[in-house]
Amino acid sequence: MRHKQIHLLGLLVGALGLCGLGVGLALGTNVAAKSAVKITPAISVAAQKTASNTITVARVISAEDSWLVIHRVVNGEPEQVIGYARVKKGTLNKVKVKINAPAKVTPVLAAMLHRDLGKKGTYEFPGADVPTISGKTIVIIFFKIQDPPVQEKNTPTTSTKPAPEQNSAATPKATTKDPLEAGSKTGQDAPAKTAEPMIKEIALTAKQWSFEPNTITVNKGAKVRLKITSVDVDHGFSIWEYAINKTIPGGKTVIVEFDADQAGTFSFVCSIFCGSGHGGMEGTLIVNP
Ligand SMILES: [Cu+2]
Repeated sequence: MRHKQIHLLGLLVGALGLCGLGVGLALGTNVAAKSAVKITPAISVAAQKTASNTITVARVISAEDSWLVIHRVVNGEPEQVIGYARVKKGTLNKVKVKINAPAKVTPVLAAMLHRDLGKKGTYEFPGADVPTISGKTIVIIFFKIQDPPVQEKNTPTTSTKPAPEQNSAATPKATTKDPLEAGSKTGQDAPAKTAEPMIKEIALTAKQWSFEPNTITVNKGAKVRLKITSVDVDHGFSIWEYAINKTIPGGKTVIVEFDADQAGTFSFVCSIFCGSGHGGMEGTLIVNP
């Protein structure tokens, strides 16, 4: 596998060399990548602790020199950038990203690939260095932080407002409501019920720009099986409190299973940019105590 990647990279470098002028253009590398061999950008990252203020991303595959960007996640949406690292094109393992704003770490973070389009080697986002699009979707992965900072929970309204300019153009929804507030309301102890867990199967349709039904209700303790069908383009399905983030490819059905072990009201959102109405593509999961 590793040898194959290196071989592909060699081909790509060769193609770039032949392109000559094209390399100098902002889009040159992208064009060359398409005409030579197709590298599908991807990120994989495991749940981890961030006590050392470093995120370790298990693997990054990029078709060009890029930025690996860590966003905090609020209401299932990637928001402010809290760290980034430059990644060379190709496959890199165990990429470390220093977190510049440790107090801003949220229980779920997102790792996203951004292009290096402006001044080479200078991180410019908000600005020229926009998120990398592969196919029709942003290259992004959500992951859990096992030791999020406590102060975030106790002081949800700090004087530092979430910087609106940090919001990617591709993620137009910029909710400033802190999900931890909602979380604490819904986190109260539920009266114990000793009903047998049962599988609750619910079919959902994802389309531009809604989920149908957009409210799903289950009982705490249920094993939930969602059958989500996208009837048009690629969508995502994310419930950050349950650390769920699945891609629903256009025209496909994907099964999402989870144990409804936390009572409360949770938002589910589309986590893949799917057009102008993406930011409003959401619904509600109610888990009755
Ligand atoms: Cu979407």
